[in-house]
Order: sequence, then C-alpha cells, then structure tokens
Amino acid sequence: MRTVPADPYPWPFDGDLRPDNTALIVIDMQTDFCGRGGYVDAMGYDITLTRAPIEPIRTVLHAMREGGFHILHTREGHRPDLSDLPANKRWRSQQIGAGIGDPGPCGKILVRGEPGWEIIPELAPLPGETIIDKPGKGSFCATDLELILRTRGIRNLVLTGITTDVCVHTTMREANDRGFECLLLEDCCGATDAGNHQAAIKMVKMQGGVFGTVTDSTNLVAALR
Ligand code: C5J
Repeated sequence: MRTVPADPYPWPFDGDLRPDNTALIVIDMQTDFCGRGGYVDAMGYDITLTRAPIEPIRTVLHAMREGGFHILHTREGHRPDLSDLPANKRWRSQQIGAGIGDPGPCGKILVRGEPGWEIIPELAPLPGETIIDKPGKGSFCATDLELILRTRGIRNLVLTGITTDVCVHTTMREANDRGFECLLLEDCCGATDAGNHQAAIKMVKMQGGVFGTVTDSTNLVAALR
C-alpha cells in the first residue's frame, strides 16, 4: 500500500502504486507550444506561462526514470500533406493568425518533422521511451496509446505538460473514462491563460475527484523516495 498526498484524495485510490503499473505522460512539450516563434507565440499568447512547467517536469522525469516507471511523451501535429487536419481546425488557426501548416519562424506550424513540432531539448525523450503522435487534443484519439498502456499493464497515469485546459485535460478525461487512475501535477502543467489553468485544476477536484486527483511535483517526488 503506497499513496501520494493529493487533493481531493490520496493517489492512487487503492494504494496500488508500482513502477510496472504506473506511467508518467509528458504532453506536448513542443517548441510550437512553449518556444519563441512557435504556434502559441504566433497566436500572441505569453509563453512564460507554457514554459513554467519545464523545470518541475524535469525533476519528475528524473525521479520517475530513476524509479523505473514507464515514461511516455506526446506530440500534437499533422502529416505534411495535412490529410489529417480537419478543415475547421485549420480555419480557426488561420483566423487567429497562426495557420496550421503555414510557414513560420519554426517551420510549418504543427506539422510533423518541422522544428517547431519537436519536443524541446530540455525534456527530450530518452531512447526507449514511447512517443505518441496525435493529430488532436486528446492523446487517445486516433493513436495507439490505449493499446500500449493495456499491453504493458499500466493502470496509473501521472499527467504533465501543456496546455492544462486543452490537451492535458482532454487526455485526462479520455483516460478517466477508460478506467485509468489519473494524477495531475499542478506545477507540471501550464495554459495560455492563468485563469484557465486554475479553472482546469478546480474542475478535476469536483465531485470527489471527477477526473482523478491533483498534487504537485514536490509531493510526488517525496512519496516516490
Ligand atoms: C492546444 C495543446 N492548446 N497541446 N494544444 O492547442 O494543448
């Protein structure tokens, strides 16, 4: 029996926390979402908010790698021919001045293989760590993430990355509906708007933990020691 202090309940709910049934997911820590000249920057948002979780994630990555936990990374992006880019997603991005697929300072925005689509060097995956390429906001939609988790017997998920209110939240909701036991690390996430970040955290905690439970990197690392 082992748990991490969290709000509204210690995680995981049944105390079954082991390296072989638990994974860290680092969501979309790509230049397009937190780098100068990337998609979020081109939309005019403050990238200091989406860069804030870099150091806390590094700390957690280190601790969970040391502990022998499963590590997965995701990247949002589209095929170079844009055949997996819905017309409405493209249109909306054009309206805000950062058209997906259009050239920018970091290459074509949110296109696989372009510099802006790469995971930032500070959080680069190590050889052997799983990378999930996803065309949407949720990490389960149109990917093999669920198959990989079930094949490895992973049931507990630690969620980190950007953005709290969009890709992290969508992934957490998808995971929760599939029966995965989710822990969100508050300081290891960031949004393009501070209020949205706070609201997204609050939403998780409603109804006794409607999507899971919330803690921070300090609590998690201390509990894993
Ligand atoms: C967004 C993401 N916000 N990774 N993507 O478009 O949250």
